[in-house]
Amino acid sequence: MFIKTLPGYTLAALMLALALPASATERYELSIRNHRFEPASLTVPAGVKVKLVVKNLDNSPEEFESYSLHREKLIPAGGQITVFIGPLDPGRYDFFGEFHSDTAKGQIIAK
Ligand SMILES: [Cu+2]
Repeated sequence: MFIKTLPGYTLAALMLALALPASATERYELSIRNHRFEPASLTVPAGVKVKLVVKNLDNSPEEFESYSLHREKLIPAGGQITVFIGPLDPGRYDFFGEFHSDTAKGQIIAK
């Protein structure tokens, strides 16, 4: 019913807007091995949305956490998660593994 009331060009613009974010998102990957992030420092472009895949190669769960990125997500042992971040202002964004915060530390640099 909502769709029927939309003129054709509005519908086309809406479909384009829905299709764009996925194709415009850049994908980056982090691994956790021996309770450390690899790489510990990841550089991403500022001003765009970024898809971050975090793979936990350890046989214990970890939690990806970042105060500056406002993200907190559990990663099962041997599992992976996807978090979308940004668009970020240029700068440094620290993250850590909450269950092994003494060793699992890293940063995202947005340039
Ligand atoms: Cu937490």
